[in-house]
Amino acid sequence: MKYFKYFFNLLLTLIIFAFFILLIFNSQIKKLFFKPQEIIGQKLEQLKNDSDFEIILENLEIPWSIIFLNQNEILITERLGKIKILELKDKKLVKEFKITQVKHIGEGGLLGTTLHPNFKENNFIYFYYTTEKSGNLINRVERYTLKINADLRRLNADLRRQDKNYYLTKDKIILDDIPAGRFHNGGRIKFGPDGYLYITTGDAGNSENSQNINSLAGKILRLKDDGSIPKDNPFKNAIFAYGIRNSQGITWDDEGNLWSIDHGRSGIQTGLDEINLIQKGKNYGWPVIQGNERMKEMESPVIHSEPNITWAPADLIYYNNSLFFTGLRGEGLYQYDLINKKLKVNFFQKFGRLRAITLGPDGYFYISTSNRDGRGYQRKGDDKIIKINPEIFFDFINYNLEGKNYKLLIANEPLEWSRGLMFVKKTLNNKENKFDGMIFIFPDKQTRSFWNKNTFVDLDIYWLDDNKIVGKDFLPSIEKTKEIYTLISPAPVNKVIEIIK
Ligand SMILES: [Ca+2]
Repeated sequence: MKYFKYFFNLLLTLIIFAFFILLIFNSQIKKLFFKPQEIIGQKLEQLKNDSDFEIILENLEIPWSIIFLNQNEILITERLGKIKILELKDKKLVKEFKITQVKHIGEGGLLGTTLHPNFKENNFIYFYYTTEKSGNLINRVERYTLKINADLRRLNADLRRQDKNYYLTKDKIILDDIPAGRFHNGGRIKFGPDGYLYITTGDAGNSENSQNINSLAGKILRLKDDGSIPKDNPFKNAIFAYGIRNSQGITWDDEGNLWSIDHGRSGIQTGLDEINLIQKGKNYGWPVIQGNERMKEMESPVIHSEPNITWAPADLIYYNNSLFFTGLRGEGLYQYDLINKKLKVNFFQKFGRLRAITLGPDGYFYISTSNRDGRGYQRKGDDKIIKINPEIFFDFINYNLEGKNYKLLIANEPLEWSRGLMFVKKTLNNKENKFDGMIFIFPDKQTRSFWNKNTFVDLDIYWLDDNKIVGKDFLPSIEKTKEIYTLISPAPVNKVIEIIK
C-alpha cells in the first residue's frame, strides 16, 4: 500500500511535469510534428469557384485557334472558313471575314493562325487551311496582311479606337500542296523563339507519308517567314522532324525546347496519344513504333496516354513548368507537370470537347469548345470561348501581413521548406542567364531577391503557422537549398513584391 501511494505520487508529479513541458515548449513541439501540407494554403478544390472561369463568347462554330491581336482583341478562326475579331472589354464581335477558298471537309478547313513576330510593323498574319487545287484536296499556309482601314486616319484618335474597321488582304502563299484528307490534317502554326515559322501536318490518312522525308505529310515543318527554307533544316526541305501521325499542337518551354502533342492510333484500337520533345531531324516513329515501343533511330514519346485512353490532344501551351493541352475526345484541359512528371486533367467533361488554347497577355488562358464538329454533344451556347484563371491549377500559400491577405502560388507539391516564406523559381536546367534565383519575404517587410546563386549569402528563414511566425531557421548555403527548390509563377510573386514594397 505504501509503495502504491509512492508510485501514485511519482506518476502524478510526472504528469504535471509533462504538462508544464508541453505548455512551455508548445510551439517547438508543435513544429516537430507539423505536417507541412496542413498549413500550406488551400487545396485546389477549395479554391475553385465560378469566378475561376468566365464564358466570354458563345455561338461560335468549331473555333480552331485563338490569337491575341493586342491587349483587348482576339482573333478566332472557325473551321468552316470564318475569321472573327472579338473585343474583350465589351465581349462583342467587331469584325468578321471569310476565306472563300477554304474547303471544310472532315477534319479539314480553316485551321491554325499566327501573327508575324513583327506584326505591329508589317501586319502579317498567317493561316493554315484546306482547299481544292486542280480537283485535289490540299493544305496550304498563306500569308495575309491585317490592317485598320487607312481612311480612318483623318478621324480623330477616339473615333479610330471605336471603329475597328479591319481589312484583310492576301499577300502570298507560304507553303502549298501539303497532303490533305478527310482526316489528319495537322494545322497548327506558330513562330518559334528562333524566328522561324513551325507548321504541324498530319499523315492525311496515309501513314506511310510520315516516314517519307520527301512528303510534307506527318511532319513538323520549319520555314522562314517568307516561305523559304532555313539553311540548317536537316533534309534541305521544309521538314524539321518526322514520323508524326497528326500533331495539332506545338509550344516552347522557358529553355526553348520544342514540345508537341500527337494523336495515337484510332479505330478499333485507341489510345497511345503522345507528348514528344521535338528535336531537329529526329524520327518520332509513326507508324512503325507506338506507345512504349522502341527502335533504333526513332524517338519514343516523353509520355503517352496508355492503350484505350484517349486524350485526342488539340492544342498546346507551356505555362509555369507545365504543358497544358486541350482534349477533344478526352474532354478536358490536361496538365503535364514537367518537373514532377505528373499528368492531371482539369474541367474533365465540364465543357465537352476542347480545342484551342492560348495564354493571353493578361495572364489568363483562353480555350475554345468544339462541340459542333459532328463528334460531340452540343450544349447551350456552343461553341464557346472560355477565359480561365490559371492560378486554379496550382496550389497556394495564403499569407497574412498586418491584416492584408496575400496569395502566393506554388506549382508543385509543397515541400518542407516552403512552410517558410521562401519562394524559388526553378528552371528545367541551370543554364546561364536564366532566372534561377530566390525571393525571400521577411517579416520586416523587406523583400530580398537573389537572382544569381553566386551572390547567395546565409539567411534566416521564418516559419509560419496559421499566418503567424512560429520559428526561425538558419539557411547556411546554396548547396543545401538545391534540393529544396520549390516552384512559383513569376507573376503572382511580382504582385506580392509590389504590395509589400
Ligand atoms: Ca510517336
